[in-house]
Amino acid sequence: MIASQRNQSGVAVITAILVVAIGTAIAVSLLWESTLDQRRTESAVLADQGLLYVQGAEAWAADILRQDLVNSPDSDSFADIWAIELAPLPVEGGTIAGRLEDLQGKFNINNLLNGDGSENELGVRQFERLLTSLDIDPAIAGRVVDWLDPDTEPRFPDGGEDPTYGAEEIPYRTPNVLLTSTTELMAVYGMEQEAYRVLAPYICVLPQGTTLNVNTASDYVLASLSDDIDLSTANSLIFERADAEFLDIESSFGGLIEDEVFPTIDGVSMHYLLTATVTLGSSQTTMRSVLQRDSSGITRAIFRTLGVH
Ligand SMILES: [Ca+2]
Ligand SMILES: [Ca+2]
Repeated sequence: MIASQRNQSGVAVITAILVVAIGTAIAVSLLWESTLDQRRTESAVLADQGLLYVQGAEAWAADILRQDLVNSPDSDSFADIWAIELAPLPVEGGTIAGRLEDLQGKFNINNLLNGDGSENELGVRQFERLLTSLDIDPAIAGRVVDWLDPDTEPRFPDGGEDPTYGAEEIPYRTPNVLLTSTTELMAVYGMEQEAYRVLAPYICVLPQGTTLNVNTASDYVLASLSDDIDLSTANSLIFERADAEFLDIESSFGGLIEDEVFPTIDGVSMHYLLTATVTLGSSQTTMRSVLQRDSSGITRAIFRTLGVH
């Protein structure tokens, strides 16, 4: 009788311990879940807020570009208001920073083709020169032509259509359309990651037929215009424009570039890259927008990438 009572109280104690343990586990789990929920909500709110701020930065950039067209309609250079980099501005709960960069001071990869999809020989020669001066295999230019052009006939001598990529460990095909991002070049046969890193600052992807803005082009890009412009000549040209614009492009480049190159260069730009970064608490939102400004000063975004950390 006494033994059985002892057994029963032993079971009661174990049951009580078990109930407390389960109760504690549930409580801890509930607390954990609710903390997670709170963090999730907080992150979502901050990301939404960040998105609104970067959209605001786009409107701000459009305003600057419109004002710049009033200030200096005939030239776009580093002396313009769009070229001024602003220190991060405080906003409620964080900071916002933005900068504009002239994309037409870089080589437009989509200019390797003419509007009808045929090869633009002038563009290919310029890209080959750019690659060579950066110590990258110039044969890549021909492979990029095949990568973009609508046909599936390998270009001669340098080219690469589907069979070139079908032999890879993970086979893939050529897209045969214009690029929307320079990063796509990393998939082109022979383009090493390190070579891409070296090339990236000098190239852009814009609609076909854009002119090169010589007021913002770097030495390597200016040197790509002609065999007669080496890096030291290019740097003399940059010294001549002196952080502003060439006073007379025709005379500065006369004798240096072939006649057929003149229609492909200019002193103005319609395309800018806005990089806007918003930091709110532990959340960071970065937006890159390719902005196109028309002749009336109206700006629209033609391409956007968004990153949230
Ligand atoms: Ca301007
Ligand atoms: Ca092709």
